[in-house]
Amino acid sequence: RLILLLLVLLGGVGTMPTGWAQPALSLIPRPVQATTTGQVFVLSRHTALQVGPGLSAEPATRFRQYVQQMSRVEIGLKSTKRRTDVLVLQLDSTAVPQPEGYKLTIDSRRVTVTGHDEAGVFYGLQTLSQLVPPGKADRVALPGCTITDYPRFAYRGMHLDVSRHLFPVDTLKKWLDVLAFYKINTFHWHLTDDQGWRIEIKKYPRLQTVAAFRDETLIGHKRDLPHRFDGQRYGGYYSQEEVRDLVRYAAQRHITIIPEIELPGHASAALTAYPELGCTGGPYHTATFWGVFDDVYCAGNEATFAFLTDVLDEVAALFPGQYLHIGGDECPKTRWKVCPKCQRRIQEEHLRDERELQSYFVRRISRHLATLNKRLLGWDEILEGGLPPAATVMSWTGEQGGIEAARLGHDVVMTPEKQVYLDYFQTLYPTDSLAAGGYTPLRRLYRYEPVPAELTPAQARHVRGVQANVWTEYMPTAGKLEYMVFPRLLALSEIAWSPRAERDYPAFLQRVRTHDPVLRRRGVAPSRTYDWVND
Ligand code: TNX
Repeated sequence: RLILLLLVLLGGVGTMPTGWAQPALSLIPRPVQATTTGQVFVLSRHTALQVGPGLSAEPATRFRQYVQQMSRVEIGLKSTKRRTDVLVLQLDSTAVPQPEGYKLTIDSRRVTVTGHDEAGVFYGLQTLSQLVPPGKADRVALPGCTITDYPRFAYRGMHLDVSRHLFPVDTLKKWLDVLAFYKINTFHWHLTDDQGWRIEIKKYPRLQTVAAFRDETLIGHKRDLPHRFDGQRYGGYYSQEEVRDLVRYAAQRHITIIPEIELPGHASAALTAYPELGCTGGPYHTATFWGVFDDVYCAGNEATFAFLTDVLDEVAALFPGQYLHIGGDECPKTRWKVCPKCQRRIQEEHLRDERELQSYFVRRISRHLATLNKRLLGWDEILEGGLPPAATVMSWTGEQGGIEAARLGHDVVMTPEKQVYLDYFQTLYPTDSLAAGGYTPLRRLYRYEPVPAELTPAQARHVRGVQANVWTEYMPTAGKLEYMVFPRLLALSEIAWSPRAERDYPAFLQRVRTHDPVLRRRGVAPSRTYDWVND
């Protein structure tokens, strides 16, 4: 008996050595409501994790791994006599009425995460994870608190272009882990573009053997970039098996992956593999430099639609989410203007001009998506010449496209380049690493308000959320990608999740600093450009 008692005391269950200050809450995104109580819960091997009915044990197991990775503490999975301190996960949709919402309470003996749904429990665990400081300890002190939290927007997105540069599946998995940590729930995967086709399509093998690789005959072109002068074969693609694996991995983290298949423009890679899909018949070249290219899918050619519907069939089968993104941006009409087939199509369909031909193109694709039970998502240029019904618009050239679409009663996702492009410079230093031409420092992202003031409340409800985009022209490595994306992603997280009224940049920046070592422990190297003086 005495020995048992001693063991319990030595185990330090529920008590903290005096002098341990209560750690502060340094959460990103900032929760809707949080109060600290002054109590402390000690997370140790004596803590027992209890998973309530209706919940899978997997998130709990992953939380346990996370704690181990951050500290050294191995929390227990079962209650025992010695494990009287518990961490309880439970579902209760009435206690937290908002989807994806949760309540987190921490007192000296008990941590409770109550989720509206599984996503809510998951997000409660992400918040709890953020309370675990990086270090090496046998015990971790969690601050006593009561948190009520739920998202402002249902769509909280992050985009990544894997055409201009390609990243290994493991890098993408690490990336998804971090997105989830910041409560981002959508990953927009830009899979095709002029510089490479990155998804396996079984029916069209030349997409793998030809379109997936840059055309070496172009290397040395005057607009090519220095790092591409190495004359090496650059390219690759994700197999359908890898895609399925990634989709599953994302789903476990409550992230939906939206694939993007670009049309009618940004199609050089596909045309190189299948030149009969272009207006001139080629030859075409998978690009080795950046920009907008005149050769696009021929809108007068039935083969184009047969190809694209086949491709979309395979893609739709791989991604369970409701949306397919069909691009639609930056499609020059140069070829269509002089292509006899396109001109004939314009006449036959009683269209006015090439802009309406683009609209016809997108409408045909949208009808096909409807047969697959998918919703169409496209860049704001799909407004040109008339939007197909039920299309959702991603407003990137500014906010105007989003405003217009919302007024027409369409859903929109706001991604205006001047505010949320993560390929743009984050500093004005001439010595900063090369980036695309714009300037979106951390504070500009943080101050971006996704709901345009011009909208009425009813129109504003069409703003489903906000997304940041990462185009990888100037990001040949995962390291460069991380430098550009972090910590700006943390600002996106907060504008997508937290209540608008709570924005406070200096306070946010303080929290960002505390997240720097956390990210580094996770193998992500954020930039610290926010500390560069006079920028
Ligand atoms: C415009 S944003 C593009 C991309 C480029 C990006 C560079 C969008 C829909 N299209 O093709 O990579 O600018 O910032």
